[in-house]
Amino acid sequence: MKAIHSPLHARHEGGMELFRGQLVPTFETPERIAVILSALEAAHIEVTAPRDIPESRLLRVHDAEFVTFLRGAHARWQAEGRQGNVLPSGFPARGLRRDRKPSGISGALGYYAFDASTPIVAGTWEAAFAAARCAMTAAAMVSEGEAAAYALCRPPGHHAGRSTYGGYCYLNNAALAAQYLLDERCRRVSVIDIDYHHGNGTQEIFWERDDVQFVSLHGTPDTEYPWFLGYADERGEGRGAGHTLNLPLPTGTGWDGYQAALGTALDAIRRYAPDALVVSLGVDTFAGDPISAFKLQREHYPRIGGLLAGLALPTVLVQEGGYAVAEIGDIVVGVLGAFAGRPA
Ligand code: Q9C
Ligand code: ZN
Repeated sequence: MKAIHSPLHARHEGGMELFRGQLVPTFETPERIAVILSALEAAHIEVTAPRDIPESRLLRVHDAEFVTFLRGAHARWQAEGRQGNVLPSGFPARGLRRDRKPSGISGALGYYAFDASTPIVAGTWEAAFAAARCAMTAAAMVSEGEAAAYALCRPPGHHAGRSTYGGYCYLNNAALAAQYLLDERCRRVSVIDIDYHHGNGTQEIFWERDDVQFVSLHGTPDTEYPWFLGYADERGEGRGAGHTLNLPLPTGTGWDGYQAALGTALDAIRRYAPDALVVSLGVDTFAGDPISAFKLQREHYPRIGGLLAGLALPTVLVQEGGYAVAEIGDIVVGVLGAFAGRPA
């Protein structure tokens, strides 16, 4: 299996997030990717650059005005004479209008963002576009016959919707990979999201679609981010009815509970019988993760890789979250190595 990586991810750095009442450096850092990269190299997994896939391909998933906004938001903030962090401070909640897009930068940020944990710095757009290209390149390689490919995306993507960003995510890398597979040669694609947090963006993008199945295991939104999506009663609508499956799990879930839910997810994917699989590979399910509350240990990640490989589908694995920086490399390589049939 090849890995796809761009050094442009490092342009997205230095941002602060509002976390439990304080402005702190984001948990989502460039070091995460440096650690994964060295683990890939140590495991002799070949790392290649993304292709120059045109920006127009983003519009298969994202709204054009949203893409224009992301590209220009940092410059607009500066042009309006602002200092400090490009973060929203107000949102169109119940009772407020969401049909008007304010022309000022503060209102525009609140219109497109859904949290204050996702800063836009000078290099955010370049990094996000490069990550999207990594995911679409992995999809292209799998469409061309590779059994699997791993996109080392940063920033992550699964919280980003058609025209919304948040949760450290700007462009939805996994959704772009799934759509790319459909546009090339697949008729049906399953997305399995194993990040600790519900993939609200991916769910929204494919909510009314019958050519993409979305299956997610995550900490219950009753207490866990993103709080407002990811409950078991969300099943899809219209043509998409029954093609979304949410398996929210209690905080403190360890391997036994996790394995059972993963079995349910894999059974649902087998029933859907897709032509290919996209894995939103967050590893913030690890017991040592600083912002999450599952209890998986290192040795469980090769088991996850083996179970995913058991589906025997052409597969694009897309990096999402995972914030235990010291362990993140071994954990990711644990999944990938077992997926590719190598002993852990
Ligand atoms: N008290 C991903 O893993 N902050 N995003 C949560 C919880 C945002 C996570 C605060 C977490 C976003 C891709
Ligand atoms: Zn996460």
